[in-house]
Amino acid sequence: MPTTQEASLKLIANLDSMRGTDLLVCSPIDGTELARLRMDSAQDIERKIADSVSAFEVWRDVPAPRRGELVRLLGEKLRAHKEELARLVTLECGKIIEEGRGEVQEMIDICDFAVGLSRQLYGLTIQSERADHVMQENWLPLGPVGIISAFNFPVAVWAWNACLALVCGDSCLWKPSEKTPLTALACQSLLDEVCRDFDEAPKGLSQVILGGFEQGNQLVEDSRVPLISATGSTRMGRAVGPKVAARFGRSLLELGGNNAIIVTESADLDIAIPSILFGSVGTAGQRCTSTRRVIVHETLVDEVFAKLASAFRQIGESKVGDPLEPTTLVGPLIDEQAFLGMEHALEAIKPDAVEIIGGGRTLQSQFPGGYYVRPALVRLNQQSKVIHEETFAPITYVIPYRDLVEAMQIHNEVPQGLSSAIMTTDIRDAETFKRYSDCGIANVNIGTSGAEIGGAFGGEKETGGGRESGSDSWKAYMRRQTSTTYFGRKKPALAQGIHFDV
Ligand code: UN1
Repeated sequence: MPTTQEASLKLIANLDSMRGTDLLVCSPIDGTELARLRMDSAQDIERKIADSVSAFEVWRDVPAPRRGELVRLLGEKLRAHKEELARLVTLECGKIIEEGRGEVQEMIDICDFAVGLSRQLYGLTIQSERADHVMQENWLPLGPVGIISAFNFPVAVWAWNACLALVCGDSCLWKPSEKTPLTALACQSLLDEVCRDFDEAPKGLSQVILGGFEQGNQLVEDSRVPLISATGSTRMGRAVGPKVAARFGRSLLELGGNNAIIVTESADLDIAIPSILFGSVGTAGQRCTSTRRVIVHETLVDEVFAKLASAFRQIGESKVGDPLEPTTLVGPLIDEQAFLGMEHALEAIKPDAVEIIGGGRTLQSQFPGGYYVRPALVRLNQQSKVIHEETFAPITYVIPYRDLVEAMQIHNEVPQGLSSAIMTTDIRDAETFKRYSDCGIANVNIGTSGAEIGGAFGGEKETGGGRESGSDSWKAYMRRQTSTTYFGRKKPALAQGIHFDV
């Protein structure tokens, strides 16, 4: 581990200048200290926001394809340092190295997407009702964008936001989770290197703010930051949303999920089971897209539960462990609090549970400072209120249903609306599901997690309504302007045929 740690921390060019006492960063792998950092003071943040405003004023006038070139170079940097950054992701947030690499790949993918986008920030021409008038819709840079990210995707979610914001002509201020500041500093160093050789990039184009709630709150409340893009719990979103709205700012919220997979009578279980497994136990159940609920047709529920139970047992016995080991499938939870949350959820469901497989802490003697758990599979006869809440841990509830109407009702009953999936070979069931799923993501024969960057990512209801990453999500990072031009020589006509003759 020391070699990995050293090589990965080398990515942070000026780490020594950021050392301090108030932010202790530990690896969830074994609890060892990775660094002690200094949190930003209110004055530091004030200065960073002012610098961000100045940077925006320069960057907005750089042609968008040139802005894209900067992002292209960032993508090249990420390709060159993929392995070290992936290892740092694993060290700091505990996801298995294969997923750490996947996360950096997701950054590279969004860089490529944003480069293409930098030549396609298309507006509209609109037909005017008046002669010799031209109507347009123009998209203009917005301003400094505040990015608040969570520990579980410590780098990819920043890249979704920053790459789009940068090609859109915005500057960025990033407040990463206080649990994963090192990966943020590493990304910042890589971007700094690219900016250093890029004449048009102003100082302060992208900056990191280190700290917790207080530091994030200062960003949220500052009206010089027109967009706050925040990823995290619904509780966090409930605090952020109204504060940004109160100052007429724009927020892009990507909050909790409570994602389900429906397994119909016609499902191909060779496709369904692996998808459920990855969605449930992948990233130790710490994705906002993780599969929490499996809603199975009553004729298949015994078979599906038995197959999942056997896989969960096997994973719990031999596949939980050091996330840097290539054979490990489930790394540690982020911290003790996450472990206690899992214990609490399993305790709360006990009275309703028909059967519980797995659960509980493991590998305590090998890693006394790490919180490793056996993934838990819980069989229920019906959905209970207890599972309306998201628990950020590998717990999967299996619930039977009789017909698709009932399945959809169970599916949509929870307050969150991020990701959903149906496993079926019946096109009618698939299309019905897509029409009635109340989530932002609705997949067929694909699990709930692991979305590609090309689609808009986000969800409805308590998930917050935001859309990030692909499709036309870039529009959140720009302001829309409607412009009407009259190029005639006669007295100008008024819209709606109004006469106003003096
Ligand atoms: C998150 O958990 O916040 O779709 C993001 C997925 C990943 C992103 C997850 N591409 O699972």
